Amino acid sequence: MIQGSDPLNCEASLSALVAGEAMPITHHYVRNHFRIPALDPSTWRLAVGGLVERPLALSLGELHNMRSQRLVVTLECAGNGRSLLSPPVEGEPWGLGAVSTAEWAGVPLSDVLDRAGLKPEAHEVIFRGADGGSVGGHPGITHFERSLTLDEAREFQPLLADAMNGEPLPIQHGYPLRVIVPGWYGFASVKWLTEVEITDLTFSGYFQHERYFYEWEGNRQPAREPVTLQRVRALIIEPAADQELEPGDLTIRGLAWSGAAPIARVEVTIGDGPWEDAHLVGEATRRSWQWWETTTRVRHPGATTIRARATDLAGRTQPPRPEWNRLGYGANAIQEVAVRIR
Ligand SMILES: Nc1nc2c(c(=O)[nH]1)N[C@H]1C(S)=C(S)[C@@H](COP(=O)(O)O)O[C@H]1N2
Ligand SMILES: [Mo]
Repeated sequence: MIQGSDPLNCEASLSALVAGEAMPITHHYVRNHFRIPALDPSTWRLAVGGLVERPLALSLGELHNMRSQRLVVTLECAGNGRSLLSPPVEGEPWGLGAVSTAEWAGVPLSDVLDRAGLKPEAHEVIFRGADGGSVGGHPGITHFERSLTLDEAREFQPLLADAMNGEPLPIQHGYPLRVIVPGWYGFASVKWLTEVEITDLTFSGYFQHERYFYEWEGNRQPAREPVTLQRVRALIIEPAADQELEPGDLTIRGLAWSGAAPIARVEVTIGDGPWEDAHLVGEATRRSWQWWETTTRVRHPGATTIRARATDLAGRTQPPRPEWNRLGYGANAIQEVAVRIR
C-alpha cells in the first residue's frame, strides 16, 4: 500500500507477511525521507575515516572479497502504528504494516573497523547516507545520518549489507550498501551508505537529535528519551479484520517480536474471554520475528474482537492502549481485530 510516492513510502499488507521467516522483497515496506539517490556502482566507494589508523575507500569488489555473513532480521519503522494514536500526531500515518523481515547478507561492521583500526579516543560510529534534502528549517542539505556508540555496535553487531533475500540490494532498500542493525527500529539501518566516520563526540545530527526521541509533556519541562530498540509487539495475521467466520474451531496465527529480548509468550483472547497461551513456532531471537498460533472454539454468533499480547524474556509486554508521545513512536499497543461469527 503506497503512502506517498515522493519520497516513496509503502506499507506491507498484513496478509503478505507470509509464513516462513523472510518475505518477498516486493512486499517489504519502504520508508524514505528523501528521493532515492542513484549511485554508480563503478565509482561508488565506502569511505571509512575519522579516528582510525588507516582511512579506507572500499569499492564494492573489495567488500565482496571480505567475509560475508547472512542474517534474518526484522526491520520495523519506529512510527509503525502511529495512526492509532490519539490525539493524532505529525509524521507518516502508518497502520501496522511498517514492519517486514528479510535475509540480509554482507560484511560485519566489526571487520571493516578492524581493517581501519580504531584510535583509542574512538567513541561513536556515524553512518552517512547519500540521500538528503532540506529539513526542519536548517540551511543547506541534511543527509540521512545516524550514529551508534561503539558499545552499541559491539552489542548489536551491525551488518554492512549488499544483498537481500539472496539478490543484490534493491535500489529502494539502499543499493549498493546499507547498514542493518538487528533489534533496533529501522532508522538505525542507514541506506545508500557512503561514509562511516569514527568520532570521539556525541553525534547530534538532525535524525539523531531532532527526530527519534520519545517526548512527553512533563510537569515543568518536556521529558525526552532516545528511541532505540523495537518494542515488543504481536500482530494477528489470520483471521483478517472484518472476516466472517463459521462457528467451531478457529485457528488464529500471527507474528511477534521484540528488539529487547526474545519472545517469552503470546496470549490470545476473544471478546471478554480469558487470555490463553498461543504456541510459539520456530527460533526465538531478538533479531527477527517469530510465528505463533493457537486453535480455539468459537460458539456465539455476532460481532467480536480478537486480541493478541506478546511478552518478551525481559518481561516487557504491550499496553492496552498506545502510549502517546509527541512524534508518535513505539506505538505497540495490543492489536484488536474485529470479526463476525456466523
Ligand atoms: N539513507 C537513508 N536510510 C534510511 C532511511 C532514509 O530515509 N534514508 N529511512 C530509515 C527508516 S526511518 C527506516 S524505517 C528504514 C526502512 O528501511 P526499508 O525502506 O528498507 O524498509 O530505513 C532507514 N534508513
Ligand atoms: Mo522509520
